[in-house]
Amino acid sequence: MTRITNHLPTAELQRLDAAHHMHPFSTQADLAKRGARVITRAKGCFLTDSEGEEILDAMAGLWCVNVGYGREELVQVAAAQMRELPYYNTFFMTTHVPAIALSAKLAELAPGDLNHVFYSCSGSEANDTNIRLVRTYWATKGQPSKFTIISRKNGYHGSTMGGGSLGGMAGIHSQGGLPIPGIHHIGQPDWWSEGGDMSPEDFGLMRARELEQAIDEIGEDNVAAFIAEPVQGAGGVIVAPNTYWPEVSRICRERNILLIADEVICGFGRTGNWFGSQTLGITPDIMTVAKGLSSGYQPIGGSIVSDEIAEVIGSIEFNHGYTYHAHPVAAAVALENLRILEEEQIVTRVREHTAPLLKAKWESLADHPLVGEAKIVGMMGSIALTPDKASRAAFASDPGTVGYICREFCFGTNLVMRHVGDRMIISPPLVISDEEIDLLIARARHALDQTYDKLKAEGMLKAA
Ligand code: PXG
Repeated sequence: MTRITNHLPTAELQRLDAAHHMHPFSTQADLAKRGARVITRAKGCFLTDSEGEEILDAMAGLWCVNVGYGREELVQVAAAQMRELPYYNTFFMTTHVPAIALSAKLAELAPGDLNHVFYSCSGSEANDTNIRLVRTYWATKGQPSKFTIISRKNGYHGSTMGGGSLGGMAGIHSQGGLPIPGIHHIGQPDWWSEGGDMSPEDFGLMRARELEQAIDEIGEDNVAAFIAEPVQGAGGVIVAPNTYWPEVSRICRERNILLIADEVICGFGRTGNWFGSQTLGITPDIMTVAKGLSSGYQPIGGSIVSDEIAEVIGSIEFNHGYTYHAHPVAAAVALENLRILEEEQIVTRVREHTAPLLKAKWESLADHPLVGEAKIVGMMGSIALTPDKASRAAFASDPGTVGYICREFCFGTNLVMRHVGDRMIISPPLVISDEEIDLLIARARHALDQTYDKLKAEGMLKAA
């Protein structure tokens, strides 16, 4: 084990961290007792911690490091851009070259007539922008009553006031006065947990038609947009039955509702195409992007909108914008990241080689006694843990208890695999090698075995 020496001892780092750094989505008191794992460097698909342990990062950070860690070209571009123009804005009739080049490139890559980009520093901010964009769009067209945005329970769209409100996470809504007015949540297309005796196809149709029912209840003249992730990521990699998206698309089209595809996770190759919308056959009016846009090397996000929306919004002054909109360093890094994805044919390789290989190996985990379904789209996969495969039963323990146990075993085996409730999820860098996929599966299986043994020993293999 190599000990990294250019920092304070781990215990001291952990003490200072717990004393002064407030962690996101964490119980700080628990963290202080245990000490956070200190990540010191990363290369390819591996992280190194302050004790010199090498950890396979099967989550690509937080679903974002699509080209892998340690890409020198991105470092060089950032340094060069900082020397040339470290900051300027595009408010008040100015612009700069990285903003222009990145916008033109995104217009080229985005499907259909999505040719215009409004920037942000994150997915949450981009979705906040979307709320204002779609409401302002309808108001400018003389239909200000088209205000309500429909989204889904267990969807994730960020954790700002707007993004957290669009999302359908009960834990987020329970703090700080969310959701804001004018957001309506419908059911998610999670057949495994909620489909009961229905076939996946019938269940998919039923959940899509909840959108139509909601539009009827609220009134077509009062609904601005529907927002959804092509594949729900943070909700547990929930892949809708194949009847779902065609029906949702029909409803949005026929009922004059804008469709926002939140591509923050699905974008930039994650599903085997540039955008998840292409994989799922969705034609959105707006796409939210972030994460893989820069492979996480710089904070940057945006809303990519259609010609029609850009034209309507372009006819008024849109009173909205962030200091770091199209930040030149972030934009330059994003552009270089897109060049890497394109020139190294990473998206094509995912579609034709890596994703099919990962799918075969991931689905082989379904023979494990703890695993119900194994689902995967491109490079995002989940397995549902269950005490009884046939009935798709949940565990008798509180939801998430078993997932947490499995996550802890993963941690111990130097694999970053997340849990969402009692589902285990992966989203590795798109550049993961065949050998690294084997390692991922071997470590995942080992963690599942350890989880099974523990549940058995403690009498926890019981259905709810
Ligand atoms: N939309 C989607 C679909 C996301 O997945 C956001 C918006 C918000 O992006 P920002 O950049 O504001 O975080 C996200 C973010 C997790 C996890 O644990 C997922 C996200 C963020 C943090 C943690 O799965 N997704």
